[in-house]
Amino acid sequence: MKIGITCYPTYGGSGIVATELGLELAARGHEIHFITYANPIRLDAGLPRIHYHEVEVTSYPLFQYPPYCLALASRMAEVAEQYSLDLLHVHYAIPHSISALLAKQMLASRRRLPFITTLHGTDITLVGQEPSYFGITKFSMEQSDAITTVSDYLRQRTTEVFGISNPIHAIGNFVNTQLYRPAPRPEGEPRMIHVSNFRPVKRVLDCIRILARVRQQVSAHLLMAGDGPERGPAERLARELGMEHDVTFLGKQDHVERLFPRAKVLLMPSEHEAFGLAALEGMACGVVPVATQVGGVAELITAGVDGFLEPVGDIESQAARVIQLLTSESLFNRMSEAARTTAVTCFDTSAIIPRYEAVYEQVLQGR
Ligand code: GMT
Repeated sequence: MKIGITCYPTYGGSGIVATELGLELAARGHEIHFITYANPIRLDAGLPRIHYHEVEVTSYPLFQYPPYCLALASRMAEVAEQYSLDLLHVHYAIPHSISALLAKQMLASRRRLPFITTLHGTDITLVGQEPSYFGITKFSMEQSDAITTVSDYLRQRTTEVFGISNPIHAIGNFVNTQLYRPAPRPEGEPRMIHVSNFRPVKRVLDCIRILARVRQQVSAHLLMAGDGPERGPAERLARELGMEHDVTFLGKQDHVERLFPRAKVLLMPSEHEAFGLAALEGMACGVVPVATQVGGVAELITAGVDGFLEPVGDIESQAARVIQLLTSESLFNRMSEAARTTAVTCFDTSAIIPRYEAVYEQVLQGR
């Protein structure tokens, strides 16, 4: 198949899933065309069957807001026609599914161009519910030829909040478990890791507070990978608590598969999480997640078996789980193995990618 993929190309789970999906589909023989405003992260140039088409947004003094949505629609239609794309697959509803709908309509007199919308989380749980976006988000979903969500939780929320009757396919995030795998951990202080885009929804400051509580009982170091609005406040809090040497802020990282295996525990204290891709990637590397009981996370983590789920903002209980893992080698080994097993058996690319291919087939057959 010839597939056009659009996503936010910067750091964030939806862009990562879209990019990795494109790479995996290309490896399976499909021709993939990324249509985005910048080269997607984790996309190395020069791979077979992978093409990248930049969306250029021309400005004009009259435009207070350059119309990205329209520039994207035009580029989608142009690429679809030039490369005879079979379908478009857009990640994150706003505004990508509206652009896809426009592109479809632009070509309607000449050819069919179905589009699939994958909902990732805040496009439904936060942004899509803003009054200024609600109606158009609902409309774009109703017009999609297929909708997928990254968890069953998000599927239910979408139906409840938007009241749409279109069938929705819940397809979890995936990980390449050949690439993301355990490796010998370096000697010295045990490490915890947090990986995110440092937005308020991730409750990054909780990681610092958890570290402070853990260090009252056991020595530990925290690796903070990523960047975003909460990085400054997190660095400040670490300094205020006298822990600037106990936390390393690594900034944006392209190869987290090399970082995860250095840590024993992953902290994911999020306020919301439709799935929790960072936890899955960590689990594939044998890192045990201590996460919050929110959204679709329980579809990934079985509490007490391959990770822990605690209440949002409960620093004491999250720190207690970390302390348990860092003080009992047998508990850590058992849960680390279980985490890897979950990633391999339930969320490996080989299990998940065919589910997207099946949706594409259905859409192409006009079902
Ligand atoms: O925050 C978002 O909704 C956007 C998205 C992103 O780009 O970071 O994150 C979501 O998509 C990931 C990939 O499908 C999921 O694993 C994350 O759980 C989800 N984030 C949230 O729901 C907060």
